[in-house]
Amino acid sequence: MAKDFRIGMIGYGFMGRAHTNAYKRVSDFFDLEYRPVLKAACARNEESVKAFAENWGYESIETDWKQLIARDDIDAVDICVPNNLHEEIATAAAENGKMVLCEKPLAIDAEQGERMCQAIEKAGVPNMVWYNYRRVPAVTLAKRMIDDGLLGRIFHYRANFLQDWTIAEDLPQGGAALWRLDAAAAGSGVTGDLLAHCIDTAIWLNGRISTVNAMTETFVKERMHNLTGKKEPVEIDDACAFLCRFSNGSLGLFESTRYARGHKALYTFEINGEKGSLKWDLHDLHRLEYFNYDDDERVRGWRSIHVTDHGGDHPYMDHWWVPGLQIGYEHSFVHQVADFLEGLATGQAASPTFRDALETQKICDAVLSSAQSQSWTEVA
Ligand code: SOE
Repeated sequence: MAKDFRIGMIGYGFMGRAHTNAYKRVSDFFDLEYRPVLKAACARNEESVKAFAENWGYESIETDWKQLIARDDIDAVDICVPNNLHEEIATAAAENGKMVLCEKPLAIDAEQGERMCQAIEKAGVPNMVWYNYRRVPAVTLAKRMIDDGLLGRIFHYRANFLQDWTIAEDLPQGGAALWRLDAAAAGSGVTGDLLAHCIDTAIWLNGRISTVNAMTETFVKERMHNLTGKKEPVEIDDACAFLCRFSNGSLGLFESTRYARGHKALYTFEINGEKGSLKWDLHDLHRLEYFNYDDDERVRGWRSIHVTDHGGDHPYMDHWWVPGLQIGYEHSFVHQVADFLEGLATGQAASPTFRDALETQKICDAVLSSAQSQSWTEVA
């Protein structure tokens, strides 16, 4: 009989739903020592949180997160609220002995992130940050191939995360739905929201980033603020591009924007090594493109690996349908929960922990600071 893993969910937006869906499905597909139990959902608006709890199957609700983290029938707190609230909740939850799963980015900046790491490490509670794209089977396969030396020495890493949803000048900022455009709530714009994903994957696949040189732009300078009812300056970065150097000697090139008309969530990366190259595209997430220089010259070319095979060849896929049938975005969250619960059973923490995610935060800080100073900046 599996042991209960009793969850207190804070927030019920897009990520609250993505994580809840993962908790609900994981035990059906993975044989684990722990089984998630949706104990309580928490948010300030009673009516909305009640509707969320009823719809998704939470046993109870709270309207004050302090009440939630004080409950002794909760083992883990999942933080799905705007970035500026992460620190206070994570720290208090850890001090109360709760495990903490926090939505990305870890914090507003690295200084805050460092305090969070110290609090969580002092409390000694298991913790994780939701950088879900690591658990897309094709991305995990890329990691295994690189670690096994299939690409040899790496020369280049490039990544993009392109969207187009903030082009309209009359789109307001702030409030429950649009806090990502409000610097006070989000900390930054595309750097913390989108490039953070690209950076997390990049350092996982290709190691430390040592220096960066960035530029940012805010195309719409003022937007109506949902909380003040007035036009306020827009203080987030709408777009950001940066060059970087990795500690292994390879060069990096990253770009993100919410002004790439026609692109909704185009996350792509490409890695070029001495022996071969890999590329991946979120819009076709079950495929990994691979070029192997060792192939017979007559057939040498890019091959498209449909990452759906069983027998352990393709990560996570043994748990799903039959070979050849693909999975999607939501499954990356299911895999992350599975790995977290597996880590609880084995004592091997699932990555990225708070400490791992702090590294991404430091790179985001260096990117923003470089854009301001218009110069190469060392990652702290
Ligand atoms: C923003 O639109 C967003 O939802 C991010 O917040 C997510 O982290 C990213 O995965 C998709 O885009």
